[in-house]
Parts: sequence; C-alpha cells; structure tokens
Amino acid sequence: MTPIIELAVAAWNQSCPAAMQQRAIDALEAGGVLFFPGLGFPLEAAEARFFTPAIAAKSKNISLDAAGGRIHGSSLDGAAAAGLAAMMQRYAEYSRGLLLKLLPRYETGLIPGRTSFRPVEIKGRPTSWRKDDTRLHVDSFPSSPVQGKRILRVFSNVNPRGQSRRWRLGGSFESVAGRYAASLPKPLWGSSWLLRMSGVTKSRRSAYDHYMLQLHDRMKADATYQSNGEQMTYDFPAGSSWIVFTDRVPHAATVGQYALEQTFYLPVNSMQDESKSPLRILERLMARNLV
Ligand SMILES: O=C(O)CCC(=O)C(=O)O
Ligand SMILES: [Fe+2]
Repeated sequence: MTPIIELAVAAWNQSCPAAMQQRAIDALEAGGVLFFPGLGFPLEAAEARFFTPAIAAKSKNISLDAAGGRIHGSSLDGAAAAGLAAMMQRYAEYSRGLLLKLLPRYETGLIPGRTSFRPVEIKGRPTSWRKDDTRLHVDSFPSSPVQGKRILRVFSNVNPRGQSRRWRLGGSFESVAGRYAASLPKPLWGSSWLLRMSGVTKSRRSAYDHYMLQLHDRMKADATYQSNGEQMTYDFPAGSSWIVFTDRVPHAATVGQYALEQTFYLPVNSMQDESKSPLRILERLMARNLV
C-alpha cells in the first residue's frame, strides 16, 4: 500500500521543524504521499467566478507556464483571463514556498514547471485511453522529456461545495516496473533525434523518457492491472493539499472537480537518495544507463 503521511502544516509559509522535514523527505522519496489535511489554498472573493467548467476551452486543464504570463486552455479573455492567471500564479508561489520550508534540501535543484487549474469533473469526462487519468499510471509527458529528472507535484482540492477528490494509488514502482520492464520495446535508432528535429519533443527524448512513456501507456492499456493490480482508494477532502512524486507513485484520479496543481522537476542528484528514483530503479532493472 502507498503510505499516506499526514503532516500538520496550516500555512503555506509556515516553518517546519527539522524532524518533520526529515520525515517528509524520507516518505516522499520512498514513494509515499505527503498529505496536508489542514492546508487549503486561500481564494479571494472575486475568484469565485472561476469555479465553473465553462471557463475550460478544451476538455481538461487550464495551464500557466513557469515563466508566468498568459494562461492556455481557457475560454476567458481580457481582465478575467488575467485574474485567473493571477490566481494560478499565486498557487505557483505558495507551492514553491511550502517546498522550500518543508524540503529545503531540494531548493538548489528545484525547477518550476507548469501550474494547472482543473475545473472539469473527472468522472465521465470524455478522453482517449492514453490521456485517461482515471486509469492507474506513472507520469511521463510525450512532448516534455525530463532526461531522468523527477516530477514532483503539489495538489490542492479547492472544491467550493466540499466534494472530495478521489484517487486510486497503486503498488510500488519496483513491482510495476518489474511487471513490464522486460517486454518494453527499445527506442528506435534515430527516433530521439527525429522527434526533436520535427518539434514533437521540446528537448531530447532520452532512453529513460522512452521507457517511462512506454510504462505509462502499458499500465493504462492493461485492463488486468487496472482492475486486479495492488491498489487502494483515497479521498482528499476539499480544503486539503498533497505532494507526490507522480513519476514513481502509480496514481489515478477518478472523481472530483476543481483542483490546483503545480509541477516541479528535480534532478536526481538533488535527492537525499537518488537510488530511489525511477531512473536508477529502471537502470538497475535493465542493467544499462538510460540518460
Ligand atoms: O487531477 C488529478 O487529481 C490527478 C491527475 C493526474 O494523473 C496527474 O495530474 O498526474
Ligand atoms: Fe498523473
């Protein structure tokens, strides 16, 4: 079972005692979820207007790049779009503040990624199987290779009607990787270069990225694993937040509406113990370097 570690943090800029910092980094790197039942993201009165799925232009998320600026994926424009961008920017800053207080060891390595707002109910949302986040998976993004860097995400359930966000959490990364590793096809010679040159990827798709994408797809496509694989459900209440390395912890979101999420990337050498990274676990399994 995936360990869920409850931490009593009540404010995004609260200083965290050394013992809490140690407990947090140990649990996070070992594949646990850090859960903050009392840490809600404070909203401003004027932001109530963003709590409708009608502001999403496409099916899923509204995003803000790490550099800030304009939002993507929203039907809003003008001052309303700027107001939503400001709410998301504030979430990006609060998330980073929390990580610096709780996981100061990561400070020098931490690379901010996208911020997202998720105003669409997950249950019944139309999607392709590959993009279907109600299926257990580890995160890997086709157009954004990470070359081994960790994907660390901060989530907050900001549902105004008190609805929980329900996740499924799968077994250990080692067991999932072990299940599929031997049968994952090798990258085709020259494919990494071709993907980069044709603009499909924003940087070089390393062998690590190739295998993580394969793993993501194989997990989602495997109906037996989806229904019979080791798993548990967990309800994150409205007004709570959680942090997880989504490249290592098999997860799926099955019910819920209105969440904020901030992505960070972390080089493995910034970890307390990089042998626990998916990169090093896969390299051990495959007995070769992957970046
Ligand atoms: O929206 C969620 O709660 C999680 C979806 C997911 O799989 C992810 O963000 O990586
Ligand atoms: Fe995911």
